[in-house]
Amino acid sequence: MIHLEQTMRWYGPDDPVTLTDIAQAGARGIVTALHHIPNGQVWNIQEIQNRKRIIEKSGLRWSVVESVPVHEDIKTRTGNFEIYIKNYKETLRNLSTEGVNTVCYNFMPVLDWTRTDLAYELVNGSKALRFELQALVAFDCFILKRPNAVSDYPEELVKKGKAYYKTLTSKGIETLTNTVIAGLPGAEEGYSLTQFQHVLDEYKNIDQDILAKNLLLFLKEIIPVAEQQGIFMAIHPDDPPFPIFGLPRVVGTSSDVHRILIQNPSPHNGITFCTGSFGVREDNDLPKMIRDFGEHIHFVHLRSTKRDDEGNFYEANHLEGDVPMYEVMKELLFLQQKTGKSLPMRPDHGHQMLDDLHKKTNPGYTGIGRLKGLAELRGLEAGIKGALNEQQRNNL
Ligand code: DNO
Repeated sequence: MIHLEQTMRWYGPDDPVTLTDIAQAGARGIVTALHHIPNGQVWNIQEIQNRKRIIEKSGLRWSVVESVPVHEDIKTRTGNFEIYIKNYKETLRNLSTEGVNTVCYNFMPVLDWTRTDLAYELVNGSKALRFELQALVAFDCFILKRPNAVSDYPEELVKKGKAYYKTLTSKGIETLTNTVIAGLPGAEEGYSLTQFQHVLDEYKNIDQDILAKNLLLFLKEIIPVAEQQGIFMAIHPDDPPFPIFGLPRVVGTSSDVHRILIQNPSPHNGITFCTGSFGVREDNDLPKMIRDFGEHIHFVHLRSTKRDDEGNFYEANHLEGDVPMYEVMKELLFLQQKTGKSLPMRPDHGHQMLDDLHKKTNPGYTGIGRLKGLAELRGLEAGIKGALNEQQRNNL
């Protein structure tokens, strides 16, 4: 039976978690990006080669790019979007020349992933990332004071947001603001309050349908290049998978993915199957999604979230929370058997625990927390494989 390719994300030479740490955690593949190159610019061959060389010196392989960021102008189809699309194609060609052929990206307007608390303390003293709706409402309505924000939420929630806001000290306001808009790792863009409102305004006339169309038009240009170059494009779902700040969201549900794949059915048009993001929605049936999207899954993020009834969630242990990880793993193994292709998988996020608690690491991207996640997932995979092999033998 084919193994998942175990990978970990590495933020480059400045990442406090080193390539050696990652190798010792047992991963063989690296997921990284050239974060120092501004959004929209071409990644030239030299830069790609340099990064590749560093990775390979540690006995690892550059398995996936996460992400080649999509410039805001492409999402809004304004300004210099044509140039940025041309540059994007050029970057894909250069990556392919260097043999890096799985590319993760997202189409979330303005913000990449969003949380309201980066140090949510669990009972055992480790820390997790959390999204709390009332904190987001507090930020939106009472710190940012986005025009008409209040009308986007039920009255009761606005009341809760206000109460929450009132408990915040000025330091608390600053922390919440930075958590939401200063840019989480990999987000590439960070904003001040004024800049943030300004970029939100750029979406005034862009609704779900327009954003979905802009994604379609982007793919229409990019996928033929990916096909020629042997690149597998893997769109990452919206995180969280529902609209925030009045912005449209088009990659949060199973039907969103269906739409994207039907519009452009090329096998090179695929997804990053992120169980943590999709799993926040109860209506996303994760094992079924793996069966349905099959060969369009090019990259896997395994992580679990625990939601409550009020739209909040935190990141649970990898094998706990709401994600049925056993079923997910089983479907992934079946999928690989069917396609004959090993899928790159990374343990997504990890708790801040043990020595991580005394270190400054990228939120969610601790060394030990992710090592724990990877070890658990690897064990789950081995256990399922063993059981399936035994079943096959018994059936002979
Ligand atoms: C967060 C990540 C995202 C992801 C991008 C993909 O931890 O999953 O930042 O890398 O959305 O483009």
